[in-house]
Amino acid sequence: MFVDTAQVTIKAGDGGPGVVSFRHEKYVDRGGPDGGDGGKGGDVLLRGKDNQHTLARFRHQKELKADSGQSGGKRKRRGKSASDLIIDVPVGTEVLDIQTNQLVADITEPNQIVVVAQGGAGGFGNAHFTSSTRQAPRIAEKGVPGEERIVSFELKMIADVGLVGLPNAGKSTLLSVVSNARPEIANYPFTTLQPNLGVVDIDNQTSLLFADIPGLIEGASHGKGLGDDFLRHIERTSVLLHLVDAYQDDIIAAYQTIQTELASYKVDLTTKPQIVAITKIEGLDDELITDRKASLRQVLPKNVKVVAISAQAKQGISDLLRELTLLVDEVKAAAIPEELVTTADTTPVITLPDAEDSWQIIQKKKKYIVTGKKIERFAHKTDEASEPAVARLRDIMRKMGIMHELERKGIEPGDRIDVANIITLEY
Ligand SMILES: Nc1nc2c(ncn2[C@@H]2O[C@H](COP(=O)(O)OP(=O)(O)OP(=O)(O)O)[C@@H](O)[C@H]2O)c(=O)[nH]1
Ligand SMILES: [Mg+2]
Repeated sequence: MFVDTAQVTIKAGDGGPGVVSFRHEKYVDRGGPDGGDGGKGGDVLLRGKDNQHTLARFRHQKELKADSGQSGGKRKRRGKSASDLIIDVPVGTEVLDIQTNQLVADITEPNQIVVVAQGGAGGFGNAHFTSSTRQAPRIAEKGVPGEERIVSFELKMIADVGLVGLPNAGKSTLLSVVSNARPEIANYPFTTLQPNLGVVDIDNQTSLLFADIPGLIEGASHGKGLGDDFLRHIERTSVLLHLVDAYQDDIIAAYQTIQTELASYKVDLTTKPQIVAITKIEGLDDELITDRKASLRQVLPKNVKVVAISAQAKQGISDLLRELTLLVDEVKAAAIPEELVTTADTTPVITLPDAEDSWQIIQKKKKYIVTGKKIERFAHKTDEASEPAVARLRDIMRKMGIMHELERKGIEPGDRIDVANIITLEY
């Protein structure tokens, strides 16, 4: 079965904790602090692969988790950082954060690598905390947790050629004749329920990827038949191959029905370069075929080619493949990188990143909730059970001006300061 969506949990590795340790040397009474830092947690990365065409494996592999960094050691030994987790996904995979609905990654090239969750930094060991006033610090940081998110993968097959047409037009039969694919074929509508992909070898160097999708009927854009949702698989193909059964009573109406549905899809697919193939012609005489072609030409834009084929008798196939190769090459050569395309209604939206140091306070009676990127990072690093660590967090809050603002808001001894649900302190 062709699987084209999957939901997975992505978890980068946590940073390893720093440690509290003091030198023990034979002739030194009180050795200085020598606790090492924790190692960094592993990132989770996705890498594009062009020989993969399915997300099927993510039905079993629902969690992608990188290892955590190791804790620091004595003698300033730094904990080992965890290695990154690299996951291969098919080219054409889009990654959406389920909670924010934001695009996290769009894998469009082979070997393109995108970090989808960042490993946490390791905590500092106590060797970091010596100062003139603090000679024997008993303080070490915890590691920062690795990023975690639930994402959906959506594979948009980036085929070169998308096959469209009414049910029974002969789409799957053509695919089975020109490619390595073995789709189901039958003499009834809606044989194809899932998209099929096939690689069509043109010559030693060239191949075209074909996508065969279920047939469309009138009203598909309103959900009739199998609907038009699967058109997303051909949204990005270079060209469309529109198949029309030669035995249709009204060949023009058959053609136009499909065009109407392609136009009603969420992006107008009729703007995509197209070739029209009249199918099943092996039993027809030349005159009739010419006649069929001529009637279609009346409604086709000048630059749209019409060919006549029989997949069964393998007639007209090499002509068709030649025309398709030429057109695909042309489209690919003309393709402008997406970032250069701007239209009047795509006003760029610029989102300013959260200022690193900024913070907010929300007061709920005797409780003050403090949030902010930097302060939250420090909160994560603070071991609640360690008095010096908590004292340091208070110190940082003072330096960042948070304490001052709490006092201005009227905080009283005994009130609670909750840093983003990570740690709670008493004022
Ligand atoms: N005579 C003849 N019949 C053909 C030819 N190509 C396909 N057919 C027949 O047409 C019928 C439909 O073929 P399919 O390839 O399943 O059609 P489809 O367009 O994929 O149909 P859906 O998947 O239902 O949308 C089958 O019975 C095929 O054997 C051909 O070149 N000549
Ligand atoms: Mg089919």
